[in-house]
Amino acid sequence: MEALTSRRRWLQRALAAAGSLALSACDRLANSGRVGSALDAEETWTKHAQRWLLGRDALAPEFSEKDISKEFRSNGTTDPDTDAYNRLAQGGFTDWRLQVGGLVEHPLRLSLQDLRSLPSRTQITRHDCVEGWSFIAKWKGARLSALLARAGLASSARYIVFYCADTLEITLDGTGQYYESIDLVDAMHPQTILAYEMNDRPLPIPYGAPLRLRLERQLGYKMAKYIMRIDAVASFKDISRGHGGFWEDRGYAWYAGI
Ligand SMILES: Nc1nc2c(c(=O)[nH]1)N[C@H]1C(S)=C(S)[C@@H](COP(=O)(O)O)O[C@H]1N2
Ligand SMILES: [Mo]
Repeated sequence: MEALTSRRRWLQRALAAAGSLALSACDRLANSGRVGSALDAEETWTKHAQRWLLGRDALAPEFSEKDISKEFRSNGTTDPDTDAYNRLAQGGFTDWRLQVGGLVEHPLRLSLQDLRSLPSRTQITRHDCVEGWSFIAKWKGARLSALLARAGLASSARYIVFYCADTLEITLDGTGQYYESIDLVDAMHPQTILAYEMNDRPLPIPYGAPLRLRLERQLGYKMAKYIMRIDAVASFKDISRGHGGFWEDRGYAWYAGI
C-alpha cells in the first residue's frame, strides 16, 4: 500500500472522493474510464469538485470565552457503563488505547499521551443536536488529519469510521453499538479534531471520555463519543446495517451539514 501524506496528493484524493460522492455526472465520467486519458474531461471534473470542496472546507463559526454556555447538555449515552469501560475510567484512562486500522499503512495503538503529542487545535464552537438544542463549549484535541498522516492512508481509503464503547440500543445482532463515519473532506477539515479536553479539563464521561469527535460543520449525532477504534475504509456498506452510522441506520441523513 502506498502512503499518501503530502498535502497535494491528499488533495487530489479528496477531490476524487468528493467528486464520486457529490457529482453524479462526474461519477459516470470517472467510471467511464476516460478520466486520466482525456485531459480536458479531467480538468472539468477537478474544477467542479474543487468548487464543491471549497464550500465544504469553510470553517464553522467560532466564539470567544465569554460565549461559553453556563450549562451543557449530554445526549444519547451519558456513560457506556460496561465492565471494560468502567475499568478504564477507574484508571483515569491510562490503560485506554485508540486503535487505528483498516486501509492504512501503519496501524496504530495510541495512548492519551500519544494523542496529546500530536498537533492539536482548540476551538470554541456551538454543538447543535438534531433535537433542536445547542450549547457553546471549548474543545481541544488532536487534529484528525495529523493522526491520519501518521497512519498513512491507503489510496483506496474513502471514509473514516469511528467505533464507540457504548451500545445505545440492545439488539440481537449487535447493531446497536454506536458508530459513525465521515468522508476524507471532513476528515481533513482543520476543525475536525479528536477532543480529549472540554472547557480546559479532561473530557468528562457524559461528553465522551476519553476521546470524542468534533466535526463542527455537522449535527451532534455525527460526533462520536467514547471512541475506541478508527478504521479507514473504502465503503461502509458492510458495516453494521450499512448506512454509515448508528442514527443513519435508523433513518437519519449520512451528511448532516449545518
Ligand atoms: N458514542 C456515542 N456518541 C454519540 C451519541 C451517543 O449516544 N453515543 N449521541 C450523539 C448525539 S445525538 C449528540 S447530540 C451528541 C451529544 O454530545 P454531548 O453528550 O457531548 O452533548 O453526541 C453524539 N455522539
Ligand atoms: Mo443529537
